[in-house]
Amino acid sequence: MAIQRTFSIIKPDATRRNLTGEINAVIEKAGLRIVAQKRVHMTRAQAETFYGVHRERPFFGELVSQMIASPVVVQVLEAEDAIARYRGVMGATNPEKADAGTIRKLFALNMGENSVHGSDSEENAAIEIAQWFAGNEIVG
Ligand code: 3AN
Repeated sequence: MAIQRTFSIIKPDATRRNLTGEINAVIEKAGLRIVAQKRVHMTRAQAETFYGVHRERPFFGELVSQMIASPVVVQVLEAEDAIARYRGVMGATNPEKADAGTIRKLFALNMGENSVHGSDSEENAAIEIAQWFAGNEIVG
């Protein structure tokens, strides 16, 4: 597997509880390198664009409201097989079903407020990274 990049968000439920450092420690221990990172407060328009694929889902309005309620930390993570590796580190969407030691098992509150986002494909990783970072902000 080649070196890959994935896009990550430390979500409002986590930044509000001051968990950025603890989550970054789990990320780094899993062998993922944080090659770009910034704290932003998403606008409604940015959150709706970001979660556009979920626009028709019943939880869309709540998801957008949660994403803009407090600042987030957006990141680019780099590793061999980074997309699958980070999905593994995050754990299942529902924290009750997440494996021990995963970020969501450790920190998530519920299905919506589940502490982190990670890209689910190479195509989406490229789109998501481009929404938040200029090329010269990513330093591998
Ligand atoms: P994941 O983040 O695990 O890839 P997705 O892409 O299915 O999960 O969903 C995106 C986000 O939408 C989740 N991280 C979660 O915050 C929210 N979400 C997904 N399913 C539900 C649900 N049934 N109820 C409330 N929020 C949900």
